[in-house]
Amino acid sequence: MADTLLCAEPVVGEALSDQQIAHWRDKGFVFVRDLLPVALVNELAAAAGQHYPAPSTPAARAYTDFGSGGALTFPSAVSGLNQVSLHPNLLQAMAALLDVSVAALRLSQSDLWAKYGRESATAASARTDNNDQRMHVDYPNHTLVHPPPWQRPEAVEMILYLSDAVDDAGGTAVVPRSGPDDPAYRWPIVDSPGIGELRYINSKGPAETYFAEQRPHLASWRQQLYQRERQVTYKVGDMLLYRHDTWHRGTPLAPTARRLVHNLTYRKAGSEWISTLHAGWAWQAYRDDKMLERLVATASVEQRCVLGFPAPGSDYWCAETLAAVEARYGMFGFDSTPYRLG
Ligand SMILES: O=C(O)CCC(=O)C(=O)O
Ligand SMILES: [Fe+2]
Repeated sequence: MADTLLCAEPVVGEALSDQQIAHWRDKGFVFVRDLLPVALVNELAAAAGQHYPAPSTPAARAYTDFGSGGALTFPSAVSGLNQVSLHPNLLQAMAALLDVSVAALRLSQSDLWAKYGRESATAASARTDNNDQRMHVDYPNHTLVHPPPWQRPEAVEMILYLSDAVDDAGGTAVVPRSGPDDPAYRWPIVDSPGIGELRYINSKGPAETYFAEQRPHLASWRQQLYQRERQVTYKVGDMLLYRHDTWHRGTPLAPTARRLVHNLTYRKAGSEWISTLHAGWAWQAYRDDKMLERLVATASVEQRCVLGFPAPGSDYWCAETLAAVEARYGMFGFDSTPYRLG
């Protein structure tokens, strides 16, 4: 395994280099660090560490599936989670990868969760068990359609690691794409448990046994995906940027480890077939702390766009809506000037 491990490459000057952008576009991923301020990452890692049970405790054993179950999603009472989701450096990087403006991005996933190592690989329910994942692509439960041809990506997915790897284990494994004729990326991308009529099985062993029964002629084709996988070894603040059509999987952690990660996805504004994976942002209104209202009022125009708030120049804006939106948010610092100029 050691010779296949990938380490994060530094980002210089808070922006992805042309080479890093090209790596994401050609290979389907780039693994970087230093894009976000260290203090913000550490603040979020500490808050997440408080939220999730310590490893090797009975409470930790309940965590055998993906995600926070809504407990730590955007917008959150954990302000670091919101700040990371809308951080200008991050938005700029996403826009560069998709070759659009920041205002043309939409946030569609922001979920911070914990994965725990365990002594035995055997799972309570092999079907959904997340310990040693089958090789997969993420599009089936993110979009209603299929990603477009490779040169027209519509979304960037990201895993921000908020723990250091223990014994180099537990990093996400990816299959780097090697050009337009790469057999691993044969078109369409449908040869995986969960797609079409194939049942969804998360865990590698049972998933591949099932796949080999259903598609015996493709079983060895799937094995080559595992043979070609490269696994990241991660430190706090490292981030894996990948795509809905990148082959990848989660791998088992060291038995006593707890891995905290923040998964985010940004899509192009026009790609409405990509679902937002959480309750609507507005669903967090009405809280006594007015967290959502303050967030909207103090965000930049670009950050608001990423949440779907009408841009300057939108048909939405007229004298009446300007006055009404000010009446809702003005006391929290909302300034309607940019929308008047549009
Ligand atoms: O946990 C990981 O490293 C990857 C998770 C993943 O790919 C997924 O659940 O879709
Ligand atoms: Fe995935």
